[in-house]
Amino acid sequence: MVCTRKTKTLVSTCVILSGMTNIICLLYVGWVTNYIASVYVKVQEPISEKKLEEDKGDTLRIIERLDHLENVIKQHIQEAPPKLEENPAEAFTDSSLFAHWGQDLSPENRRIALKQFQYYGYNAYLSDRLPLDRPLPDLRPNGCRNLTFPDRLPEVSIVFIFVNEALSVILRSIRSAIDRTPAHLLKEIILVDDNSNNDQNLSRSPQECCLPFREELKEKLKKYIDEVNAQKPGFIKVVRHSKQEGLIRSRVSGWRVATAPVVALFDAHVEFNVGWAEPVLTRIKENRKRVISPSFDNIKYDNFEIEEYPLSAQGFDWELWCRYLNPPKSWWKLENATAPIRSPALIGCFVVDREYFQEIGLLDEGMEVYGGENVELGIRVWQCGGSVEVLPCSRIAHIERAHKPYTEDLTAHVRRNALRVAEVWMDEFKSHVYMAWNIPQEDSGIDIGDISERKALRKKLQCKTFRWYLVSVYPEMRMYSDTIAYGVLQNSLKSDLCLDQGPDTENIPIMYICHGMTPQNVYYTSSQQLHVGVLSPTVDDDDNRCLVDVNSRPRLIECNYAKAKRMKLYWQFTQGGPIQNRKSKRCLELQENSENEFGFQLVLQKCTGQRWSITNVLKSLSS
Ligand SMILES: [Mn+2]
Repeated sequence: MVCTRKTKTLVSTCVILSGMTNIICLLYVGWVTNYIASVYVKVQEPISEKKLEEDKGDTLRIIERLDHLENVIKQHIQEAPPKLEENPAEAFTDSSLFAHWGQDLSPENRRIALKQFQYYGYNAYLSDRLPLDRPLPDLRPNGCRNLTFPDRLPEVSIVFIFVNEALSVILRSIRSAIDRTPAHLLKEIILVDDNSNNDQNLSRSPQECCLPFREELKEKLKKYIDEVNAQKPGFIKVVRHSKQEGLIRSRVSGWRVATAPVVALFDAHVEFNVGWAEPVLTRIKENRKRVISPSFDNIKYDNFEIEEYPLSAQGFDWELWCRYLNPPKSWWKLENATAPIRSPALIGCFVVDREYFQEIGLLDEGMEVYGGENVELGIRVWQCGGSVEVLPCSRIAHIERAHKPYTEDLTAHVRRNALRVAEVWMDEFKSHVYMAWNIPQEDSGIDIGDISERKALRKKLQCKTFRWYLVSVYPEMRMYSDTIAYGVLQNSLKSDLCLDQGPDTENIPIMYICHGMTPQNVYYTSSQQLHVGVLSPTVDDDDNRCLVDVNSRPRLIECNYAKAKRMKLYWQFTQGGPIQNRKSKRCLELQENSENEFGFQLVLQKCTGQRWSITNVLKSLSS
């Protein structure tokens, strides 16, 4: 459960491509880094400058968050799960684990700490040496401490799901839940072990570090549970999957054995902060159709320090990766930092009325492994008459791992799950999900499984349309309904090259070996604009880039800026035909150039009849 889409895409893409096209990966890495830098710090452009003036606070927050994201990306690049045969000794000193921690360790202990880090994605070595009941800074905003709550609140069952988690991290999750939830409100704790240490995971774990793992998680955990249950019979329950089901079905497994009227579904690498439960239970008691997320802070995976995160709503982009959002304007207007924040979706951990969760259809158990279920739940709850909110006064610290214990190719699972959401819930906007993933809407070749039950559920609950949801709940989401073609753009002269946004710093599009990743996404609109690169998901970002004829050279300029400045950004294009600027009449063409890496460069010139084609045509674009 991490809300950093770029990171995940990046890692999985690089894993898929490893060995084959490292250059592309590097280009992509460069692109991601540049993308972040250019989007959020492009103060040199007039539009952005004005925006900065208007909205300094928000922008600073975004930059801070992006600084963090950038670090995460750098660390991911270094810390992608190692294969057994590799695992070079050099990683030893290079590892991000030691950037802020562990300088004083002996070489032998550094080696052990590194192996555990590579296995778990966080510093289990350090975790084992921290107290289970360590204090946390109280990060609740002003006003939270003065709130009063009803005397009688519903009890809660807390579910922790895990796979290959360090014992001390699980125990600290449990301990913080017990210590910081009023005893009369915490009915039970449920642990769901999603078949930790199965063969698949063993194959990529350095064995010497983690063979005791099975023993640890089974025997020592059992001992701890027995001790607790001796005091309070049946207080901790354990569910073990005999095969790995993924986090989606794990959460549902936990829900099934819960008996309290409210169920809290969490990862097992969290620490609950003081007073987290009362605000949540109060809101659910008032209205059982509210699904609630606490506010998240970060536990740094290297030194386990707590990092305060700004208050956020939880949304998603058109690939359905989750992302943190600025709280809506209506919330800022209240000038009350304790007020609930309306949220379009959830990042994955949430608290819900146990029976209501069943009434609205739990999670989509037809989804696999990871991703999308949190977005689906948010959309479904809203469209079917409930609501989702984040509470500033309820805070949970959560470890954002350096890498995930689940399968390496997360992207394929997220994409499949996203298409299920699109097909069941998004009506005509499902096209946006296909466009974002850059796959055809018909015959995509991706088996999304049976969705008839989910469609029946939508009908039974008489849910509203996705358009209603976008307008009423997620107005920050950008619509791209004017797109009439999308995909990669290829020239018949050299069809293994694709139009590519090129090095971001220069705004100069290039021709590059086709890899089909986001730098090569092209969107052609009914108003004849050609967008190049990933489309911004929300109105908070102003970074869509359009192909423009600038003094007879092809350039990429922010679309609204180009439009406002009346630049030459409109292109006539039909499938298999030329791409011709409406104003200058020049054509986008390839020109041989031996100095260029691939032998061709992009030019604007008098049309010579070169032909272009784009992968997917939606409507009214025929040759
Ligand atoms: Mn997590």
